[in-house]
Amino acid sequence: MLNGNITITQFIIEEQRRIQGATGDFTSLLNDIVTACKVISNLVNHGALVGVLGQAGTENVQGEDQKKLDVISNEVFLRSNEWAGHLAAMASEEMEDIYTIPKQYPRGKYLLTFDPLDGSSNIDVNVSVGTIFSILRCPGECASPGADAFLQAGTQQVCAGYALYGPSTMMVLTTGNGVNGFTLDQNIGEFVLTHPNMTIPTETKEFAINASNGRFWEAPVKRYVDECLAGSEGPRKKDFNMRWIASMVAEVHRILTRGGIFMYPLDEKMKAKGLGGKLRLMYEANPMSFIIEQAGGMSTTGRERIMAIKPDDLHQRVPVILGSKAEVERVTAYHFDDGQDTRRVSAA
Ligand code: AHM
Ligand code: MG
Repeated sequence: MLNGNITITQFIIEEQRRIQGATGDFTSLLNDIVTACKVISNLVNHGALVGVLGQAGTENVQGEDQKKLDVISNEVFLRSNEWAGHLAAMASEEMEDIYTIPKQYPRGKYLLTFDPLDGSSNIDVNVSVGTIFSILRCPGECASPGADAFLQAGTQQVCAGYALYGPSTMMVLTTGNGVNGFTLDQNIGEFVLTHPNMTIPTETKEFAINASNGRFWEAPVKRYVDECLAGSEGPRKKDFNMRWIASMVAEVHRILTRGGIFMYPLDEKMKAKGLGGKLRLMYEANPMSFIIEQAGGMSTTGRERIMAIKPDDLHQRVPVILGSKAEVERVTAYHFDDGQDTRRVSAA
C-alpha cells in the first residue's frame, strides 16, 4: 500500500499468491516489463528534448519504415527482459527472427512477444502511442526454442497487457482473472491501481475504422458501417459517433472505458497483396483480444474467434474486429450468409 493505493508490484504479488506452486518467476518477469514501459514512457514524454523523434532510416520485417523510437523501444524491451532468467526467448514486431536469450544469462520457462511502440506513425505529431505485450509458456524443454515454440493460440496466453503513453501513462493487464488498469505516478515512479475490474459497457454508439479504406471493404463491413452512418433514420435507429486515432492501444483503451467497436478488417487491397489483414496476430491481435474478452467484450476476424487461431507464422496478420459484444456479434453475423450464423465463432 502506498498512501492507501495499491501499486502494480503489490497487485502482481497478491495475484501470484493465489496461484498454487507459483515460484515468483512470473511476478519478477512482469516487474521487468513494467520497468521497460516506464523507460519508454519517459522517452516518449521527453520527445524532441532527447532527440528521439523522426525516422530511423531502416525498415522492419513488414517492410514498414521504422521510427527512431520503434528501434529504441525495441532495445529497451530486450535489455530489460533478457538478463533475469525468466524468459527462453522473445519476439517483436521490429525483429524478423526470434531473440534467443544470450548464453551469459540463464533461461527461463516463458516466452515474451511485444510490439514495443504501437501506433508509431503518431509519435512525431505528439498523439498517444503504446506498447503491447503477451506472455506464453515455453513448450517442452525450452533449452533452445525456435520460432515454432511461439506458434500457440491466443487462448494459451498467461498474461497480456499494454502501456498507453497518453496524457497520463497507464498500464492495463490481464492474467485471465479480469482486467485491471494502473496509472503511472511520475513523482514516485510507480504504477498505481486506478481502474480495478475494467469491463466494457455493452451499450455503445461509437465505432472506429479507417474509413479511407472504405472502397476496399468486404460487403459485411460495408453493411455494418453504412447502417451506423444511417443513424436514427437507418435500421439501427440511433446515431453513431466515429473515432480513428490510428493507435490501437488508444482505441482499445477508449473501448474499455466507454464501449465501442474497433475494426481493421480484411479488404480487397490486402487480399490483392496476399496479406491476411493489417494487424499482427502474435503481438497485437492476441493480447488485445485477451484483454477485451476478459473485460466482457468479443474479438473476431469477422469469421472466427481471434484467440482460437493456431498461428502459422510469427508475423502473421489477421483481420481484427473487437469491442462491445453485441456490436462484434453483429458484424460477425454479417459475415455469414443469413446474417445470423455466428456458429463458427465459439464463445470465450
Ligand atoms: P504499427 O504497429 O506499425 O504502429 O501499426 C499498427 C497500427 C495500429 O495501432 C493502428 O490501429 C493501425 O496501425 C493504424 O493504421 P492506419 O495508419 O492504416 O490507419
Ligand atoms: Mg503495432
